[in-house]
Amino acid sequence: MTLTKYLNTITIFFLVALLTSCKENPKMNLLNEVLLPKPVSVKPTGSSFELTRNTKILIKGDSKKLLENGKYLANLLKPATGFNLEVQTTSKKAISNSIYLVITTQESNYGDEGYSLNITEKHIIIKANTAKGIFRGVQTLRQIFPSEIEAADYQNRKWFIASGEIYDYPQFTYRGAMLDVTRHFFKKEDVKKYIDMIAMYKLNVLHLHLSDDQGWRIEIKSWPNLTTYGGSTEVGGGKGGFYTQEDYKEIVKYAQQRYITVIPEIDMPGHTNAALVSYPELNCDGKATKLYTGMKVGFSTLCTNKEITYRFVNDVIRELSEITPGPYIHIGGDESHSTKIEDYIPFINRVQEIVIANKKKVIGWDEIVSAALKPATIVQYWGRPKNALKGVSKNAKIILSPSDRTYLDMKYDSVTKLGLKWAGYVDIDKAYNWNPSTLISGITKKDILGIESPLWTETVTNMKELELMIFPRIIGHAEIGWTPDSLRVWDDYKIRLQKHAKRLKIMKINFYPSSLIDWDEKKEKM
Ligand code: TNX
Repeated sequence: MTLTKYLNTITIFFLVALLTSCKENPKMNLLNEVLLPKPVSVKPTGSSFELTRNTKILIKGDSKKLLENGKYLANLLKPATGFNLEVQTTSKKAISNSIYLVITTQESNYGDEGYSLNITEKHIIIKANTAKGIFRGVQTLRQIFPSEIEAADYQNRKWFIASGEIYDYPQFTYRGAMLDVTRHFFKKEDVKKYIDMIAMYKLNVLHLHLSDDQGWRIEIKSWPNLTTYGGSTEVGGGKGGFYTQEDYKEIVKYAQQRYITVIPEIDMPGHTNAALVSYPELNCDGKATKLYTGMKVGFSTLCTNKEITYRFVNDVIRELSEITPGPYIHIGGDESHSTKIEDYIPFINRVQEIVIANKKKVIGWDEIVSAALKPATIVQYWGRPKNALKGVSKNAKIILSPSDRTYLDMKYDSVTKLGLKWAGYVDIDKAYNWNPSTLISGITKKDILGIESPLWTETVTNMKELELMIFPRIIGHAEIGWTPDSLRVWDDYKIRLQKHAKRLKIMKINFYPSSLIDWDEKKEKM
């Protein structure tokens, strides 16, 4: 090689190197990304950030929780990108090519779940007052990535995401999902999957319906027959099942790592056949009932004027409180059609005292308003406005679970195979198009703790069926709980949901293809 040729080669090499290093990131518009629930404020800046194998996840300070968030994010991004992103703590500012997670004490209006997310060509910064807020911000960041980020296997592609600024916080502090594990039992791994699914949409409560006529699902060491016998079946006669206390602790911990509070429910005094079958002494006539595998409600009751009933309730609440770090125990109280009202009222009064003595607060279905509510007792509204109003008049806060809007076991439409229809069909629009603060006249935002979507499982037997009933309705409920009413518009939501379907498909999450939405992506592009 002559010297000139050699010099030319070197010049070309440097020119190429220079050009590649100056290559601009593609222009992208953050407003085109589908975010569910919709954030309070999104400001696009028209450029993009590229995630590479050298991107670092930086944790400001030595918060153990924040470090866990960083690792959670690294794990989330790993399968599809193939990147083993380094997670490091730092005392410095964000550096180039980093995702920087920082707890700030300056932003009082973030609350404890709000966050800001700033994406520039150089770095991504998530700020919040708490690790919980950072976790919610991570869920938003996740949705800004292309849908393929959710793939379980390696995707050979680049990972640019739109730049801009998001500022966000929830409108309600309680955003829940209820899972009935009594009518059909769902094993611990399924519950964890459920937790992961609801965490994606920033829900923060998992209410577990743990006892009913068909099954008792939580080990109570002082009353072992509850699970060994009372937990041995389910609707349709399957073998049922139960969580040991260790299983339950594992579920609670898994939820905690996703900033979700588990609220256990022991339904009383009705819905108790599984207990009555396990211990004859809980029946007024001292005779055990039979295991029940049907779908009727309202036929069972604890014997409210026997002392042993309260010893039983106290043991159950005590053991459950010991393994429940969250502040609430749900005592049910619904559909006690076989309990006389003059027995029901003192029972609910006394059970509230037991819960409080065990250092927890009470939640009950709206029928409990006929009792004398304790100051911190919360009423979960499911159908009778009169009950909600009475609850408020007794100074209780309300959780809204209107059955004709939020019951995930209701059929979507006349062709839905699974589900019930006593509260009417609940298609995606019906589930989405309502405002908590105007749902019941006389009840305003200050009375409302939040909303919750219950999935009763009389007709739901496995995860695919469960997903079909909850998706996509639960996404709409998550948005109602999070996003200010003024920012929610059905026509806009409908389009976001339709685009989001691709992500659900990549995650292999089953959903109901309601005819209200044109699910065919190709048509949309035309
Ligand atoms: C009513 S609403 C119930 C449940 C049933 C459900 C079926 C309420 C608090 N209780 O026991 O599973 O309907 O849709």
